[in-house]
Amino acid sequence: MAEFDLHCFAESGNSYKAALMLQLSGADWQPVGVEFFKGATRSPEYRELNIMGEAPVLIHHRADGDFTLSQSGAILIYLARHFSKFGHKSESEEFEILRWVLFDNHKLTSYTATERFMRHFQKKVDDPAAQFIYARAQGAWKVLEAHLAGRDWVAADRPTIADFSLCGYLFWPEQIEMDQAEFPAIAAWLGRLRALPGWAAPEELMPSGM
Ligand SMILES: N[C@@H](CCC(=O)N[C@@H](CS)C(=O)NCC(=O)O)C(=O)O
Repeated sequence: MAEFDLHCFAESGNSYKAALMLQLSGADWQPVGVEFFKGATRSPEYRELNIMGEAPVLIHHRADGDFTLSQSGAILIYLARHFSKFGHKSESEEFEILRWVLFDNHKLTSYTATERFMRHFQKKVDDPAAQFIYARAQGAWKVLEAHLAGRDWVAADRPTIADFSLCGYLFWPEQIEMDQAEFPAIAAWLGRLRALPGWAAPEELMPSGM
């Protein structure tokens, strides 16, 4: 048995945030596939695992029993503490990281994941709601672009869990309809993430949820 199980699926950028952290930390972990597109997260069994009905869910098999956690931001903070990697080194870094993880969850990932789901997977390109959400996603990308101009990493002078949170959906520029020519600082930052030792794409780390 691996030390960590991650309930996840390859199309899930939220799952990818946790999978990437496990991968880059050299964790002993295994993905447990969630058949999301067949409705798995709505099943009573899944709601037993996570009442929120979402992936990812991390299970840490510890000497004192299994510890189960959902919410990619909470998982990232837990893993950074466990491995003493990709976390803060000062109080100001701690809150800078938290600030960007919260911004990611509220503004960047939530709109990006939803516009991708509606426009790419459901093909609702002309849907006014999808267009509104796409515009909101682009607004969040502009914030990240402005922040990354002139700096290598989001919250410190090295990669942290804030970077892993924000990048969750951004390695799919075609699917989210991001023209990276308009976001050169984001494109360069994604290149730096790709160059980290052990980096792997979502599809290499997790099974498809189709
Ligand atoms: N804020 C959550 C979002 C998780 C989330 O929305 N996961 C998606 C898959 S990427 C999901 O399971 N959605 C099911 C639903 O919303 O019903 C996190 O960061 O973990």
